[in-house]
Amino acid sequence: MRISSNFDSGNIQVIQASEPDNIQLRIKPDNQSDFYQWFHFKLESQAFVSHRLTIVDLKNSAYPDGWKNYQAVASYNRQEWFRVDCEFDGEQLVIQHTPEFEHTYFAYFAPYSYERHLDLLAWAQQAPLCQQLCLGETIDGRDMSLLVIGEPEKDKKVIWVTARQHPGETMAEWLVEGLLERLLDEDDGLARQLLEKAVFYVVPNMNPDGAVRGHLRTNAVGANLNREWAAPSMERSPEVFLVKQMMLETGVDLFLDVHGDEALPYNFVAGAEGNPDYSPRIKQLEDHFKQSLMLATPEFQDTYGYPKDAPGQANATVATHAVGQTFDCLAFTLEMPFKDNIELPDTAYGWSPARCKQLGEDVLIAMRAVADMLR
Ligand code: GEM
Ligand code: ZN
Repeated sequence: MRISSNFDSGNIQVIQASEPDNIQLRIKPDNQSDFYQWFHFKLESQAFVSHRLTIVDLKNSAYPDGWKNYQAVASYNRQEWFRVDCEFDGEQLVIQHTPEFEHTYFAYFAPYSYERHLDLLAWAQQAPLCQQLCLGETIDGRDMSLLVIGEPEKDKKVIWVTARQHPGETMAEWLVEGLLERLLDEDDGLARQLLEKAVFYVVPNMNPDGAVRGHLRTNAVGANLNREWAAPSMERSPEVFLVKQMMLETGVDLFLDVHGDEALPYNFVAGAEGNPDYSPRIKQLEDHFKQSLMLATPEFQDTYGYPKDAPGQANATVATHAVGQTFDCLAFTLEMPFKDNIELPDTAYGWSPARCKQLGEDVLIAMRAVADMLR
């Protein structure tokens, strides 16, 4: 029997793996950081034998509540990621599984590989209306890639979408894949009308280094990018520095920063109500966007989410707050669950890449609903 993780986004530490019914594992923290929660590893063992895999020390993980009623995902073919039986006792997560094949992958959520990321960029740039730009390099020397969709024109609105500031939140890049597939579909009337009204700037992966390294939350040097927007630097957070620099060139009328949430079993958004210059205009835009998205899909709701920030109390280092304040624009953090949408549960797959992609398509409906109101 053998446990391995030396691959794209792999993360596990083996404590012991000699008996199928007593495999002991630990998650490695993000580099130069205390955050840990993302895991991704392969079990090589006998098929049709019951295995008990225990991930220990989760009391001090980034989001301990994320393990309550959580089910890990597993895959034999690295395409289909199904949920497996798990129990959490407050300290340890026990995965109980009888593999059907000798090699089984386990992960915190369906991985989105760096190769798939490069394939997405390469596929998108072939669309007539899409241009791929490299804004600069990350700390590990990877491209900070931006997709520009539509022809920038004076009267067009400017819509920015960023995803995976937190690299373990792979659902964010799955959503962007679905959003791009619809936006670049030349036979889709909504996409065509939206691109007459707006130009899109899309960053499918804000944190490629953290993604490959198997991090939950930080970049290569331990920076939580969603706390770097007040004063980014090329030394610590080039990913944010380069994107913010480009935003200052293009302006922003609508900003969507896509994330995943470890504990809340819902899709929801967090706005900029705590910003110093938050206004009735922005609130009206927020409400219209949310109402439109709730009409577009029952997967989205506005009852459960993060506590509202008190007036003037927004954390200015957070992307949504910094961009909303700087550009006086509609700005949302969009959250999807690592677990499932408890209002529409899928016992086999939970929240999944397919549902992420569908939500990415549905988000365009809400964007169209507010496009003419953005300024
Ligand atoms: C969250 S967003 C920050 C909190 N925002 C509000 N409005 N309470 C983060 O960065 O901690 C997003 C995430 O991590 O998924
Ligand atoms: Zn996040």
